[in-house]
Amino acid sequence: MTELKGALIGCGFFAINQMHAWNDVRGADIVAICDRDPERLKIVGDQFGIERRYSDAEALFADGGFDFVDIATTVESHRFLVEMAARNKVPAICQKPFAKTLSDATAMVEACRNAGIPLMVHENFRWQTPIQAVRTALDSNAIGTPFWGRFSFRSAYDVFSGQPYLADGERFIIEDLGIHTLDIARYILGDVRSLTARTKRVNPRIKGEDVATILLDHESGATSVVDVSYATRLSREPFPETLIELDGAEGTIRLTQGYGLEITNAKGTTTTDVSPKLLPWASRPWHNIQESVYAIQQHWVDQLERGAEHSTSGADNLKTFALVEAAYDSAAGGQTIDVGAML
Ligand code: NAD
Ligand code: 89V
Repeated sequence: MTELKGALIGCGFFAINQMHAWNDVRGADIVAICDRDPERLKIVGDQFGIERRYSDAEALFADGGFDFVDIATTVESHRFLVEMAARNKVPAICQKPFAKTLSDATAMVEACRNAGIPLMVHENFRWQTPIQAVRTALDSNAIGTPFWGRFSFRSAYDVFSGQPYLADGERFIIEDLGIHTLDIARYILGDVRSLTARTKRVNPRIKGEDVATILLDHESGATSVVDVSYATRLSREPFPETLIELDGAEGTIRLTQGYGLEITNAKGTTTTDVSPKLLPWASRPWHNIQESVYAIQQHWVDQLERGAEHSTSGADNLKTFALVEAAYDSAAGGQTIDVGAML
């Protein structure tokens, strides 16, 4: 396999995971990094032994010498940097949230399509080992056709210490975390026709909503609930597990806290441990997310090699992003949103 050369822009909190994962990925190496903050540039450059360092993305692209760019900045710069990659005809990965608005995200997909470059959104949660295990169980027809689902992420974990910007935005849990949960719901039960949402802010020290309950009507006819909260104190903190309940015509699937997969059907009940691997550079409780970072980055390289579309391509992610925007619209106005009409 030829080794692809990559450049990473944004050397912040989460980029450390991405850099570790790039070390493990077969077929790609990071050869240059960029951050406008000199301190972050030095920390990441020194930690991962990267000599080519840039404080300005234009200068990085002008020097070139890489086959793809991995954009790990926060959302404000995503459109600007993805369009820069498109102008330079460099395939791009963009962190979630893809954009601030659906119209920005649509323009980014269009720019990359016109430039003829692949664009993948780093929407990694569907790549988590337990989520893949649920999908495999469904695909093996373990419960027949699913008619109902619940995708739940309820926690009181302090995400603000590592990511202080999460406390400052007008929007919080749907844009940052619910976006993953909505993507999982789409991945498991298919695209969504319409959506109704309610939100709340419980924590008085943050600006945005930290609780959301979202009802989805899937095109398949299934109904699901996506419920997310950072205001839920439990005896055993589940962060960062997504718990899943699926009812099908011939049985049920439960993804339970502690990474148990329980399947009940005419043959009885089986329980399997679907825990993620603790990669050598990973740490609990983040290891579930960290393993999925490795998985999505390996998928990026594998699909580039095959010339095939990525699971979370920019075009695919528009359908997840539309759910985020629809959820905020529904919560603000109280109405059900026709998601199909937004795309
Ligand atoms: P951060 O603020 O810690 O890091 C962002 C870095 O980007 C900073 O060092 C900043 O200086 C740099 N930057 C911003 N704009 C730039 C520009 N135009 N040019 C060069 N450098 C620039 O943020 P973070 O917590 O690492 O989050 C980054 C992204 O990752 C966010 O979009 C966040 O939602 C996402 N994230 C994803 C996951 C996941 O599981 N997929 C988890 C956590 C965070
Ligand atoms: O996965 C994420 O996007 C993170 C967190 C798990 C903290 O919400 O921002």
